[in-house]
Amino acid sequence: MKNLSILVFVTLITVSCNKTVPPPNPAMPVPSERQLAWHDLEQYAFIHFTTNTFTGKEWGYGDEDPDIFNPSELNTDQWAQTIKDAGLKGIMLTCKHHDGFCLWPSGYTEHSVKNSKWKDGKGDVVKDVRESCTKYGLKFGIYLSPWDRNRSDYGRPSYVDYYRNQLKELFTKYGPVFEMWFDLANGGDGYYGGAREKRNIKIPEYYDWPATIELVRGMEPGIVFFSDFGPDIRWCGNEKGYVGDPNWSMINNDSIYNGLMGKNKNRYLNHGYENGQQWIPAEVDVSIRPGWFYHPEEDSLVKTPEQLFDIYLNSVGRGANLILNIPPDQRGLLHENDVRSLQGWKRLIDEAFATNLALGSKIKADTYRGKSIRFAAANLIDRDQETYWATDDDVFKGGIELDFGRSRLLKYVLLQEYIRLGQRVRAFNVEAWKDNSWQEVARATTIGHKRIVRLEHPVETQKLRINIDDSRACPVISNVEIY
Ligand code: FUL
Repeated sequence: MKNLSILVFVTLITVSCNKTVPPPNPAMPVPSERQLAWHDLEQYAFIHFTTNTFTGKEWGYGDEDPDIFNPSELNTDQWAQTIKDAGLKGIMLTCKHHDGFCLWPSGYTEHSVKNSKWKDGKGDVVKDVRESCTKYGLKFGIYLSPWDRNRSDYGRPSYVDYYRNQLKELFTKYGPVFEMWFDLANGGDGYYGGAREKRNIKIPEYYDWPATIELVRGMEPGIVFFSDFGPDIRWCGNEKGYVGDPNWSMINNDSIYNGLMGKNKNRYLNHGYENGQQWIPAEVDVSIRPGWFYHPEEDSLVKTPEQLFDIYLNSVGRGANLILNIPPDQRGLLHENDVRSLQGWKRLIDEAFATNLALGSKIKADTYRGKSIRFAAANLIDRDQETYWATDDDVFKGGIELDFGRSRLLKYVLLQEYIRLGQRVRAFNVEAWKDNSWQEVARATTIGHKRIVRLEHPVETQKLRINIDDSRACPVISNVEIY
């Protein structure tokens, strides 16, 4: 009898240990593999460079003489080195801006570097940037403006063929390419081969984007496309350097595409939409200077390291990616002031996020999925992005507690959702153990790929709680860092 009860007991233990608790179902929509790879990049550089750099314009009219493009000391290694040192992961180059001037010797137009004074027409900026990216381990991205104020046939079907031929040229000669920018800006007027008139086209019918996207994906399957409304990455609705709070990585892109959003469009893009049917995360595009192109009179207006740090918190720190524009000057170099600001910014980031106090802490959660260690709080500090803390399906709230062993000064709380299973959290707060009670020190909304909360006042405490207050589905969090 005794033996039998031991056997039953052992069997019960074995069965309960082996009981596999299933992972949460995805909360749709979820990102594609190429979007996940994009999320991990977090930040990269934008380079605006063309005849505008020499004329002082922001939007060239299209009648510029190619000869004026003549950088005296162009050095794309200096760009790449500076960008790499700043912690940026790639370069998006304006291969052609709205003025139509091509930074590579395209076989389809005379309006390019091949007819400029620079290197007697033998130069190729796209090739140089591509090679510097490879040398410094940076990703390379292509901006090819659809609006072309130089082309005589802009507005007619043959221009769309021209645009696609140039894409073929770029993608076969200068790949691999991680992201492509479709900039939908269009002011109507232009040189247009001498016509000097206003040409309004019907966006999106004129460009027939689905066919163009298919063409490019055929050449570069892993690429993500940016435009105001996707298909892969959306605009954040402003050029000031912040995404909204909350920031959902989802939208309904048909409502924007069809113009249904009207004047609410920018706000919609800034926040995303909790009930959006497509995963289309935001990219925050902002320039280190007032303009997108270099203008000497803006040398004293370069954003400070502190301003860049705020931009970082309001973009990457809110689950978006940051594309920071650093325009080369007329020498073809990133200006000393810009380089200094970038170095200062990198120092601020390195200092703020130097020691992750969560790593040495004792961590526990007041609830976890099926009481299975597979979903326990320890996964939040195991440096493995593929493991996570999750609750049972019907539990939409939950607290995590960290004990640092002794009192520490805390300034930042960093959280990451396991977005492979969708974006879930709507609201959370942070409490510190002070004077024998829990006291709220911060309150925030969404998390997504990454959320960095700067505590309004740095707090001295031994214990911290993060309470998920509200979620679309059971919370699934992969990482917690405390600084
Ligand atoms: C806008 C353009 O019109 C600006 O010139 C710049 O390139 C910016 C990034 O996108 O739509």
